[in-house]
Amino acid sequence: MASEDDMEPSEFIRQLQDGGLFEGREELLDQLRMLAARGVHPLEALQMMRRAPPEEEQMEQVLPSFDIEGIARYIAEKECKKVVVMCGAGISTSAGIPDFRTPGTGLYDNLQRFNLPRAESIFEMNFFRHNPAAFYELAREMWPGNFSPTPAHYFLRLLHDKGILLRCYSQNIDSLERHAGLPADRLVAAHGNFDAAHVIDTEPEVEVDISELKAALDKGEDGWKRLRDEKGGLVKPKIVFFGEDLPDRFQQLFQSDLSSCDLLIVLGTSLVVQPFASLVGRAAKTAPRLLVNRDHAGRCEELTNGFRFHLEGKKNWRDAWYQGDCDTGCKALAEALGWREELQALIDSKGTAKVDRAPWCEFEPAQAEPSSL
Ligand code: CNA
Repeated sequence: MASEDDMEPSEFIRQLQDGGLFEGREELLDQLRMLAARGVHPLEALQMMRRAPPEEEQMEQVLPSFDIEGIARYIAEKECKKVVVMCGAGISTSAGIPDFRTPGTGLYDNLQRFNLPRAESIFEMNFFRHNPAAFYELAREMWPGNFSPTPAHYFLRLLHDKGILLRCYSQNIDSLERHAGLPADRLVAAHGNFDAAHVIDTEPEVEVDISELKAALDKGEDGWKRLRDEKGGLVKPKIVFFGEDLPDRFQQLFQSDLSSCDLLIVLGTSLVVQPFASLVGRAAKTAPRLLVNRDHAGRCEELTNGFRFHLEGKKNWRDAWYQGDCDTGCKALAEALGWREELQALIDSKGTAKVDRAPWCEFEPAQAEPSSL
């Protein structure tokens, strides 16, 4: 019998799962699978997790209360101007796009038709190289244009129009932030999107106009096979697969953005995909952090310097969790700030309504003009 070190990562994870060790903690298994796809053996990952996360230096309490009202008061009193937002699939579920991990409705529970060895395979390069049909089918279904922004997307736009959004880091590939009118320079599409395409395994990378890929996929298997033969390799939208590097723009901006932000808002993400999730722990130590999500995510036991909203007393000085839907949470925050009507106007007008800048940003030079796709 192979020792644990020699055991195939997938077999090792299967045995952990069969042993019931991770019952109720499926997100940990997901994390192990993802790390395994990146070449980290689950045993090594477990050893890393067992090490206690470094204790964070405790700070003075920065929030008047650890809830939406406390965050709103903080924004107004401190005159926040550098809000960073991190978001994930949860801001788009009300648009009709399933997330990955919600049991039952999430994509990972609904991929049986593709006959995958495991759900994540659909976003793995090696699997795509040999079985592109599954990803292509999914890409056709998720192609932007079929969906509209949600109130949470318009909330991002509201923060921008108010002049207080430094950056939005999105894991989503649906480009709905841009459809809500967020300018390109305010957005980091950390996992890429359908704006561009390339031939895989080419160095230097060969780019392909995304419309060529779309036209090929609309013709089905014949279409993508013809495109592959014509381009000398499979063409893939610039969506980041497991094991691929994040876009240069992410690498260039995240350090200075997170270390200088005055507030971090995290919307609709399970925070299990790295390195994206690590941004939570990189926010300035004195910056409050708000999570708006149905489930708790990214707590300090699971994520280095993660959220501490569940800890008693002085162990939490800056974190709040709104447990609920992104749309409701964003509306509640807009309401607490006195901006509810302007948010509603943006939603009703599909982003054409005029929004006043925050009083403390009135005389700041305007950021880039909002634009729609
Ligand atoms: P995930 O792991 O599926 O987690 C989603 C999280 O959001 C979970 O914690 C849910 O409980 C929560 N959630 C779902 N709906 C709501 C809601 N309406 N309000 C509040 N919370 C909600 O997805 P992540 O984004 O964390 O994972 C990262 C992956 C998902 C990225 O690589 C994306 O590319 C990928 N993804 C993107 C899309 C999209 O572009 N819309 C869709 C599905 C997956």
